[in-house]
Amino acid sequence: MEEEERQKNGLELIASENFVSPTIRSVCGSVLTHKYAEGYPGKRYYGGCEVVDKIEHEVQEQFKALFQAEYVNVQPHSGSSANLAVYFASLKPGDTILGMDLAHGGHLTHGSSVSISGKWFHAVSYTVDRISHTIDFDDVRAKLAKHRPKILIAGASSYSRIIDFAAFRTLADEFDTLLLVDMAHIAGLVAAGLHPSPVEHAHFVTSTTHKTLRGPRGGIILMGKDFDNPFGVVAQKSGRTKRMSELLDASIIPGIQGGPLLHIIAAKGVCASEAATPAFVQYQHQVCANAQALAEACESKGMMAVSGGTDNHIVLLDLRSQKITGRDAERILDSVGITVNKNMIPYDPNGPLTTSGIRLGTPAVTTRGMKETDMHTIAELISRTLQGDDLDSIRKTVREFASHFPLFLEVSEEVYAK
Ligand code: DSN
Repeated sequence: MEEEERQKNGLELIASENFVSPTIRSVCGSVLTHKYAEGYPGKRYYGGCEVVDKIEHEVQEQFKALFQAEYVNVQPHSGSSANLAVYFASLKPGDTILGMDLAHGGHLTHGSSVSISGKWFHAVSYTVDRISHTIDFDDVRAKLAKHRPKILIAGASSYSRIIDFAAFRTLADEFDTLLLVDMAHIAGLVAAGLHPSPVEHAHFVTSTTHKTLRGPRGGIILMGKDFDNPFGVVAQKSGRTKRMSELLDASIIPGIQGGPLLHIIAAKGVCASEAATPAFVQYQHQVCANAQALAEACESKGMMAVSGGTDNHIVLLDLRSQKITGRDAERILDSVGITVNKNMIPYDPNGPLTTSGIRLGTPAVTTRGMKETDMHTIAELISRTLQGDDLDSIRKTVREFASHFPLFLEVSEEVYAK
């Protein structure tokens, strides 16, 4: 298949992509795709749901155990649907939401003007510090004081540092607002204990399952602690008297979705079981070690990492010193088989279609079995490409280099422990 060849022959550095296990792929393509099951286990609108009821219930329990959550909804088709469901359950049109500025690392669904989150709600945003490029909690506090949002959103799509969820919760409490954490990018690190978990701090946690978590393409919603009390803080702040779990379930179906994707839900269960293994923890350690090695190697070649490095799987490169825009860098790297995405850097002088940076990520190449020394090779190939070296020769080198690494290395503790 043409796309499979592209994936095998190239170097996948898009930070939100990964390669799933053969088991997950086969469950995604299983007979479960044939079944309609609108509703939830034990409460469906269709007959013949006795098997899928068992599956969905089991997957719910797996995610609760993985993230120490008390509530989970495994039906969101994507992270965007998961976020929308939280808004639908807890906000009214016109309410104010406060999220991280998209240009500073946030996400479209956290209040961007082109997203329903920015069109239906009064969205305001906080920024990163001009010098450190880390979250500016003074700005978060100032925006909370000024705008008094109904929901504060933490979580990012191009932020390479640890996020202090406890500090977000302290501010949320001080300004009497709900806290939503979108951990889509870092969910795998959280599952492996390499990033502090938001579940004990946030009223709502959303995630995708296909990024660092290395599952099928999809979303989940979680709640921890005792946030599900109909007379508790979450219900009061959102002006509701039902249990929040009921509101969230109803927000997904019939609120914004119809039939659940049972083949994907079952594959999410495989993902949760893989993520609970020691091999997965080793994998995440390697993801972070590779990102640090990649950042250092890029910096040694003059390509500076925003915030000076990384704590997670992301390296955001500021290419201004290379005299090339993010857009042009993405194109030329694509031409040699290195896949990245152009990305705004904080306070970017260029707009979102041009950008001054590119975002790199190590989840996919680490799944292929690459280690720190391979990150040095990749940085060298990126640097040569951006310097305008012989592109045909680089393309051949990329292909030859990639051929040493199968798309999905069967996970075993030995592989990542080496
Ligand atoms: N598109 C995803 C990313 O690349 O980060 C976020 O939804």
